Amino acid sequence: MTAHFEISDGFIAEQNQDAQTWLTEDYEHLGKQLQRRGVDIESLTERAQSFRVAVPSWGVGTGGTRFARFPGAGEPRGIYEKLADCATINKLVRATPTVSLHIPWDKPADAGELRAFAAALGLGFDAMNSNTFQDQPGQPYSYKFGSLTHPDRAVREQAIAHNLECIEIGQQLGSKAHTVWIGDGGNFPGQQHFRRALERYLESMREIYAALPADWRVFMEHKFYEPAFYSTVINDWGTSYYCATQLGPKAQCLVDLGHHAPNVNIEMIVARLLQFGKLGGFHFNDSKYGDDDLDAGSIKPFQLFLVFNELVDAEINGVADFNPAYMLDQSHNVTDPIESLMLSAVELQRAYVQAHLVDRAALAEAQDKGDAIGALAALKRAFTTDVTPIIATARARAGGAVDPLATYRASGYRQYKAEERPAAQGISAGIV
Ligand SMILES: [Mn+2]
Repeated sequence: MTAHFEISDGFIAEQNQDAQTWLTEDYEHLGKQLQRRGVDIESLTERAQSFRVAVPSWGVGTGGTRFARFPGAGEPRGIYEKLADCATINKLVRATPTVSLHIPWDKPADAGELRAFAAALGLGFDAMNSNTFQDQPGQPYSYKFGSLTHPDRAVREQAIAHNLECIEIGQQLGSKAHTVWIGDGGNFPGQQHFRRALERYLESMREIYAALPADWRVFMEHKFYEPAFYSTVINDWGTSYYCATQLGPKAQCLVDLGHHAPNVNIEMIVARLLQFGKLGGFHFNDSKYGDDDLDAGSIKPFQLFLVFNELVDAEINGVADFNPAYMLDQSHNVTDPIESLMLSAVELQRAYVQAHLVDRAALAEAQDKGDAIGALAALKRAFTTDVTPIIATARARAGGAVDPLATYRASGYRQYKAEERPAAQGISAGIV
């Protein structure tokens, strides 16, 4: 195959022409509404244009559950095709110019070449992701009973070496952060000595931390259960925070929205980590029951807004070292991954813009007066404002699509890819 189908700028412009009539009308109307509230719509559009979230390399392939995976036609068969899909997403939404790479699923044969290929597509690399939660062909030791916390030093050393390799590859790709999530834990009471396992984690992480370049950060991702169903070593934000403080300033906590017990107040965890200077970043997704990895904003959009409310509040108030990395981490089992990732990026952007709409003076006054309803009303007023015209305008001004989903579908991209990419065996899309 020599020619690969791409959605051209001309096609996007053509599609935008049809949508421009309603967009101009709606943008003007919303601008007038916001003006009455003392808000300048243009400044919000600028905010929307500044929003960025990284796409996970594993997210553009069809995901699955532990029961099955149902591959879609035309899905990418390797990292180069995955990057092509990531570039397509960014071309339409103009908010996802970076990719978070998973090693070894998407380990490049030549990192320099991959970096150049990505750059030609307008893409860069966000945080690296290691994998010591499954065994790779030919590796000497198994992670069945743990990796960075395994009782056997040889297994720990193998897991540490893998993380160091991820950092090395990341340096060649221009990444500036490394994310560590381990599945280590126990399935039965008594299986693991809780304190010793955590000591071993810190000992291993110190070696990984020591290998970080000066301008890098390491993110520790916690998750309260699965694959370990009784106890998990890095199970909650408190444990993650303790480890981050033990390791040093380059170690921070990563919040995956699906990695909490049901009904946990995630926005409050976000506020705590912000206050303690340890909020490294996010894996955005949504969930109904557990680590469902559903599309961001699909189940609990108000929670997503409340998370961004904390982030924007910290940004506006100049909280020290505010620099969270935003990444999507989802499993697209029944949707076209490109459609899911585009709409998820848009949902994050929506929550971000809505959070900027919160009247913070009114909110603070209500808080000081003990006016619970007034405080809630200030938040709801922002959350119930339809900011679609703002986000659509932001995209269009950056050369993206007014309606990314409609434009994507009209382009026939997936059908072209189905022909270009006959199905291959063993696609490494995540069942994670
Ligand atoms: Mn995650």
